[in-house]
Amino acid sequence: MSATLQALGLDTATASHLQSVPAELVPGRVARVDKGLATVLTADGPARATWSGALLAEIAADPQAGPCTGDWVVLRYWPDDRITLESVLPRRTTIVRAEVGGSSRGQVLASNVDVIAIVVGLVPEPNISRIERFLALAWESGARPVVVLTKSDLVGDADAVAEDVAQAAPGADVLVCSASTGSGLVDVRALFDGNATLALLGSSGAGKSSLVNALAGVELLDVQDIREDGKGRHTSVRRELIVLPAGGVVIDTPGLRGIGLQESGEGLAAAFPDVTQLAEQCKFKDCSHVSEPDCAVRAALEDGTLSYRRYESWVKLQREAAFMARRADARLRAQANKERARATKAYRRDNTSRR
Ligand SMILES: Nc1nc2c(ncn2[C@@H]2O[C@H](COP(=O)(O)OP(=O)(O)O)[C@@H](O)[C@H]2O)c(=O)[nH]1
Ligand SMILES: [Mg+2]
Ligand SMILES: [Zn+2]
Repeated sequence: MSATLQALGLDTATASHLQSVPAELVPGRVARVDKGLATVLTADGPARATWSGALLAEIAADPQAGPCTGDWVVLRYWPDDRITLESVLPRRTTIVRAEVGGSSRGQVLASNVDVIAIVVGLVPEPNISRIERFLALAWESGARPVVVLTKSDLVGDADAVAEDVAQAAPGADVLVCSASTGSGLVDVRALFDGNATLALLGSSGAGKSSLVNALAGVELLDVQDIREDGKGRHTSVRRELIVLPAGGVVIDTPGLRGIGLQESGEGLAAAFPDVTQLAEQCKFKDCSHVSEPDCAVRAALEDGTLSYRRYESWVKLQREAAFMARRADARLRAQANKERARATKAYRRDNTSRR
């Protein structure tokens, strides 16, 4: 497989899928998608592709089949210079946003991500509940989450904060760095381990673009100017998938900002293994941890092994996941009703015509 595809983050599973692709099709990786048009990076440079008829039919049946940043795809070059995106190869991991207020089906924001870096500035003081929310989403994706605390040059006690954050992030590494001084960047670079793909998650102003620029060693992304009132100015993001000169791929999509939890709750359990384990020890399976006897969660709150802050964060996210699950159920029910109505109509039509 070509060295360029390796640089784009090619993994062995995708490489083997590509072996069975007809020779006239060109493989590539989606850098960004704008309304029916994808920018695809190939061994011969970037290409702009529209959807093939087959792909459009797939999307009609399942909107999540539509190409997203990070996808491995194959392109067809037509004699009249048109380029069509023929198909999307199987995704290893997906970051899905539950659409709040929109359709109940989640939107795939990015795919084939190995590591999700939750980027949090050390100034202002990190909001730990927000980090927990990001962690639940990250675990859900199948990618490995890490928390990257940046702007360490602005605080004196970065390591103490990192310890607090680590308490809220079981199973995830917590790194400390500064894009300004370069301190700690070695550890961030190690995340790419060859040509891994890393997605950045985090609030606006956290320091994501500055971090990418520091890793790249060049100004690839716009960094927010600070206005006189201290608020960041909104800057446009020109790129979404960035190939680092020293190896590794970074995905920084604006869509990753306003994220909601997906319905399964698996990510939540992975982000809160401590609370989940406690809840399993309660006497009653459906314990609400309020007034039941032999409640392991309340016991842990009382003896201080579980903090109230973390417990409340878990309760809140659980409520949210339960809401998403109910909404997904409602969607499935509505779909089943529609199918039943269609079948009934077809049955009546067939039986009337036979008479
Ligand atoms: N002192 C310091 N400032 C930083 C650092 N990283 C980012 N900033 C500043 O924080 C602001 C937001 O950074 P930016 O990279 O645009 O954040 P993004 O919205 O997450 O992409 C900008 O004013 C940066 O100059 C850092 O490591 N140290
Ligand atoms: Mg930015
Ligand atoms: Zn309980």
